[in-house]
Amino acid sequence: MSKVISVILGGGQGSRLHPLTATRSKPAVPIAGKYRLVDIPISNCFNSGIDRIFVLTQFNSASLNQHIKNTYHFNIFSSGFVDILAAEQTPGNSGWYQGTADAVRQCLHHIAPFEFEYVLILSGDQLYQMDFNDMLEKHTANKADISVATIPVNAKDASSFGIMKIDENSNITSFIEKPKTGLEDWASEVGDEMEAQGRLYQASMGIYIFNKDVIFDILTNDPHTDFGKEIIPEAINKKKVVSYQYDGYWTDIGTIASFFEANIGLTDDIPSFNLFDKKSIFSRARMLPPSKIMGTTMEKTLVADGCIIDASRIERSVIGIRTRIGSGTTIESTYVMGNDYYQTLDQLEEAKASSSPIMGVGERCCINNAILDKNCRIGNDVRINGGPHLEDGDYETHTVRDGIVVIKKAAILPNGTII
Ligand code: ADQ
Ligand code: ADP
Repeated sequence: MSKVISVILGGGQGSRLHPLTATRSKPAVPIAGKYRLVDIPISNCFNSGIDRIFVLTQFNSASLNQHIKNTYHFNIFSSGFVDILAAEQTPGNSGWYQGTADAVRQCLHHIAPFEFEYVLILSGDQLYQMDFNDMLEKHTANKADISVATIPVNAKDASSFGIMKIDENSNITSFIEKPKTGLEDWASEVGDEMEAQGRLYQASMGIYIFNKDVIFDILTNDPHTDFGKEIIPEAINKKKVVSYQYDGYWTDIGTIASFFEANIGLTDDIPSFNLFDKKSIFSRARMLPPSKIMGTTMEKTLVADGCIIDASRIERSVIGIRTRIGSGTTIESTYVMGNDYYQTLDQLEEAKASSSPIMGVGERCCINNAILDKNCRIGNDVRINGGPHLEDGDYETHTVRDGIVVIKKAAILPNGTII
């Protein structure tokens, strides 16, 4: 794995995750109460022995920098690093990355000085645990120029992915990006279990291994800007492009609905994504105190460190770091991201005296089907009732997407607010 450099595509504007990406870049969005999205691909790299990682992002926001700087330390004997490369203006180009391939192209001059044989390209918005050693072994055994990780999906999902056909030697023989029509022609033969689930379409996971000379050749000679739309479909006619079949859990978390499902799914009896695994998900070591819980009935709930919880009942929810929840409150199917810092006792007293909400969730609230971004102040007697009855919309303190109410970062909901 010392032969591999990894490049994580940290995202364009992240507009599908708005408002979570209003003030931070997509890789910095908090997930599972204590991690950031970028921790997932980075941890998969570390767990596969890859420790030279570039994260490409358009929006080099303070919180991503801070997270990477505070989290990924390497000792002086290590050649490892996690570096952020933000789109930059140079004499040769005008600025923004024009697409995924263009982002990698613009960063090739940063990567070129290193010693490596393969470039592993990953997405920054996916939840999965994969051993890239296995993918690389198959890549070299197949004598491939490019490998594309592949997973079977059903017809409903197929139009959101690159769909391909594969021959008996794993060669990709045709590839179409996000087919909108004529999907029937793209069905493949799959095993019985996949067939029973209707997962007949071989989808690209947006995870690629390129040989070094191949990626330099393609990105310097082919002006196209996107891997899925142009580079991969064209490469299959000129290079040996093979599929790496993956059969574990994998989900794309690029939208509010999929982000919500991925978080709430962690509360299942046996979640598809296993946080309780020998292979850690790395994140910032924050030295927070244990969480304190007073008389709360909890059902299928994850509680991160440093919380003070006085609620009546919490069900199927994820409660992030430093969250405070007042007495008499019930929370269901909700992801509370938590707080970046604690208020002092004086500040809490002051807030109480002026009846202004403190950071966290107040007393006697009723919240369901919601995401509360960091540092929110939800007053007493607030009702947030998300669900399909709500229309999509964007308001001062919150956004509704697919019935999920997303309370914006640091929003203040006065006592008695009803959504
Ligand atoms: P999408 O995920 O729709 O499809 P895209 O939006 O291009 O493709 O994003 C891929 C990754 O790159 C995401 O993590 C995204 O945030 C990031 N990204 C996008 N534009 C970027 C830019 N300008 N700079 C830096 N990062 C950027 C792709 C493939 C499909 C495949 C799916 C699997 O094109 O073939 O099926 O991934 O999710
Ligand atoms: P996010 O990615 O959630 O938007 P931020 O960019 O706000 O995060 O950065 C979070 C970090 O900033 C926290 O680790 C915390 O230490 C620090 N921080 C933010 N606001 C404050 C504050 N008012 N007081 C002290 N620390 C703060």
